[in-house]
Amino acid sequence: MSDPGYETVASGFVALVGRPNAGKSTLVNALVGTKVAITSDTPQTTRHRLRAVLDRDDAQVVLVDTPGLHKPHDALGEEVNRSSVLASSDVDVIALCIDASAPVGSGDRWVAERVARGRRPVVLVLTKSDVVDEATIARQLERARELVTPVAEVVLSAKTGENLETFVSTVVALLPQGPRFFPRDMTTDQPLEVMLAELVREKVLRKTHDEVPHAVGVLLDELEYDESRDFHRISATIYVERESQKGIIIGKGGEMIRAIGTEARADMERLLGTKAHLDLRVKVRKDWRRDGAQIKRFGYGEGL
Ligand SMILES: Nc1nc2c(ncn2[C@@H]2O[C@H](COP(=O)(O)OP(=O)(O)OP(=O)(O)O)[C@@H](O)[C@H]2O)c(=O)[nH]1
Ligand SMILES: [Mg+2]
Repeated sequence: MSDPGYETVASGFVALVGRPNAGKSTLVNALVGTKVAITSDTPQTTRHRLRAVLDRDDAQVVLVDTPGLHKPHDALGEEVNRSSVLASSDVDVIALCIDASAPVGSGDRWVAERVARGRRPVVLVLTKSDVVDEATIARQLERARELVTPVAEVVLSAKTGENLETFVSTVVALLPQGPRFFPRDMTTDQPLEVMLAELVREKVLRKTHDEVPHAVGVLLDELEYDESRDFHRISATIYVERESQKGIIIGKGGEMIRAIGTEARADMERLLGTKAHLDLRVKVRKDWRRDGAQIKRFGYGEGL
């Protein structure tokens, strides 16, 4: 009998690359069927490369979610961009994600130029097909083709599930045969601590506006499992750059931080499969986004 560990299947890495807000992380979550990446309508949500495993009997696709590529304005942006370029440099296929609902422009061109340097087969993915009509799709595809020469095109919606299956079969056909890279039941390579801290940051991104979301970093301080009562005790600190931002995160009478905590805890309980108690603190760490050492401590960019 053959050893299942060395069974040969279509196996490899597929990086999802694109402008911030293109829908990369939402697509990764939809493909693996569980929430591994945080998402929000604030551009530059994702700050580190993460892998998610899509395992089938005939294939293992390792999806590499990357931070949206953009023109950086601070050290954090530079570090995050670098990690994105690095993450897409050593993969079998690049899925270039372009938002069907946003005009194809210089931001996409900038990404496409970097993608072309990777010399990997590019699958053009037009995301969010559920929010546009056929004519818009045709126009967006035409513009996208001016930027990139793809080996295949898929128009899909992570929200409705349209063409997700087509996307998977398209990339599977482009992968080499080989052993699986990860255990079949593994969903992501992110440490639990990172996922929990990210859930807190997601709620901040979804609830605050203007300069606040970008100034926020979250670190997990404590993760403890109480076996007798089957629940997790978690504490985390939300860092901001200024006192005024701290005020916004806490909110009137603590309203905002309570709402952030309630929503983050619900997601954490789903992830952990137990009840959880979550303690949140807010601290000011001046100009942390300009300080390489601080950025690394948060694990953003290439992390520790
Ligand atoms: N209607 C619709 N909205 C979508 C779809 N996919 C993503 N979105 C929305 O688009 C926004 C951005 O999604 P993300 O997945 O966070 O985008 P991203 O490309 O990972 O962004 P960065 O991490 O900033 O690079 C969110 O508000 C999503 O809910 C889709 O298929 N349909
Ligand atoms: Mg993302």
